[in-house]
Amino acid sequence: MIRLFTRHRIRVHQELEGLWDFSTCSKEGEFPADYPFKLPVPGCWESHPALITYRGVGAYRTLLQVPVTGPARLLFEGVAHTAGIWLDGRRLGGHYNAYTPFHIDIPHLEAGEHELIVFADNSFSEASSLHIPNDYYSYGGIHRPVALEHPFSVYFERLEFIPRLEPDGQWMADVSVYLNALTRVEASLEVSLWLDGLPFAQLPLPSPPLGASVLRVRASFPQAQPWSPESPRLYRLEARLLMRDTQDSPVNAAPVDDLIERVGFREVRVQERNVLLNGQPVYFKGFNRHEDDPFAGSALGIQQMARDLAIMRDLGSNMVRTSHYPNDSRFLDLCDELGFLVWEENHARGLDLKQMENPNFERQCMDCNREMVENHINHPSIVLWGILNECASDTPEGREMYRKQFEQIRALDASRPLTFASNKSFRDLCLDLVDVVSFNLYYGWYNDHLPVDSFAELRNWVEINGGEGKPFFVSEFGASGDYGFRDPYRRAKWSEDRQADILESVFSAYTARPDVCGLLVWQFCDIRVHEEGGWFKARPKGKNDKGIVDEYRRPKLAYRVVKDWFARFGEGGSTR
Ligand code: ADA
Repeated sequence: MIRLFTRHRIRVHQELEGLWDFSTCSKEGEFPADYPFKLPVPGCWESHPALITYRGVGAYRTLLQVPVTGPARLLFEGVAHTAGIWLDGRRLGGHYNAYTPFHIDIPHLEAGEHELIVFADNSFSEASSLHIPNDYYSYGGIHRPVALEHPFSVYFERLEFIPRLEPDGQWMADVSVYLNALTRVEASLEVSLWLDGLPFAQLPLPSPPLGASVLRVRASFPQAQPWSPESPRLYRLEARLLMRDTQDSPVNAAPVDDLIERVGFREVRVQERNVLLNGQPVYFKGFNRHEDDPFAGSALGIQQMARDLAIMRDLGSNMVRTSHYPNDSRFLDLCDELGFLVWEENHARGLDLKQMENPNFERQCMDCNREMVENHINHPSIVLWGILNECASDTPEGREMYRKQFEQIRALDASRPLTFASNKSFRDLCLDLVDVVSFNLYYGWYNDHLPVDSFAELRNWVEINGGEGKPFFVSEFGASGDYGFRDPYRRAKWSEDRQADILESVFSAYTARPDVCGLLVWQFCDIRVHEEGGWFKARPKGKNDKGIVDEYRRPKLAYRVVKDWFARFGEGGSTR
């Protein structure tokens, strides 16, 4: 299931979920003589016992049964981490980054059987600036859903819906319709737009130009109900492409393409030290979450995603940060439906200046940013865009890269505040670039400083170094706790007891401050990390075990601590 709602009623759409043939190979384009494995798609090859540590290239093969001759499109929600797409022995294209969707247009495909081979590569090299051995695992494979579509020769590429709350309390929306024309169509075309079954715009499209084009409309929706965590009201936005055989015969207008999105009416705005949702300040309580599961790797199914959200809800949270990459669109669909607020961020973790100077870094980040925003802009749950977690924001060269990327994202979507999570306390040079200041702080774990004093000092420094009067998030805080390791004296680091105590003390320090509007625990669940890059020395059992639940989602002692603090600062009462 590529999304959690129907996207087309007119366009023919086939999901390519199932068992595909699989073989390891030494490079893209080297076609295996045989395929010894059958692996599920979506899935990570590490889920197979023989491939649990395989790093390299793998070839996935399936046979497509194409029902109609004409244009086709292959949609990939995520291939980890570099993809090469081949159809009937010919290369169609490629893509870098496990965590962003991409598609490949095939202008003409004959009906019948075709062989599709997807080379996936999860190896580390200079060519990959963002996937490096890191404090989370870069799995391999087609880890998110794939679909094959058969659109009309003019079709909807995507829809963009930006809701606006007018000063008189009315909802408006700016809707952009992105089209692509593969061939010239002489007939008269028209785009009609519908919200929950009611038409709101008709846009004539007299012979669309070849290639990409865009139509824009601003519409008002006086009856719209807002989307909020308490009442996550969603609407079905539907675009239909109608073709008339003669100029004036509306009766004979035939629908030839369509695209359905799910949208919500909500406004996010920063006002002084607050982030306002539909005009009301929000206190953000939540978790950093990696897409990781001991059996599924990064290819979580919707049951596992929904389970994680249910646990987070039980803990009393209202936000999830997609550390440290764009998440599966289905997870965001669930957040939309369940009323979770999301900080979605681009893909980067802890890169120093030398790593940011990799010649591929800028392009790979810019592609990731564009694909993240274009694909996820309609999710009402996303209230913050983030970039470059813990990168070189303390150097002038690093600052320039942060500046450029914020500029790029603002140009793509001016409707959401921007942030990044810094660990460069007292040295950060980028706080003036953001709408929301965010710091990752590990008081009590990586150092024994008392949070109360050190935090006050940092907070004061932020005010005179670019962050004056801005909302402030503690975007990460936490401590390791090895599930089942108990210390009756509550002293041993790595014990569940010490983890719980550290969280207790930092929660009490942060929640006492009126100038903190977001607290995101590091992290939701224990995750697999790389042995390479020195991680095995700092990560017992090959895991980052700062989870509030372990990798099997079993609660640790800290569960109760987090739940109590989140409940105390829940609806109807906050620290402020
Ligand atoms: C950082 C980083 C996380 C994780 C964490 C930790 O703040 O952003 O990805 O590595 O530290 O566990 O130390």
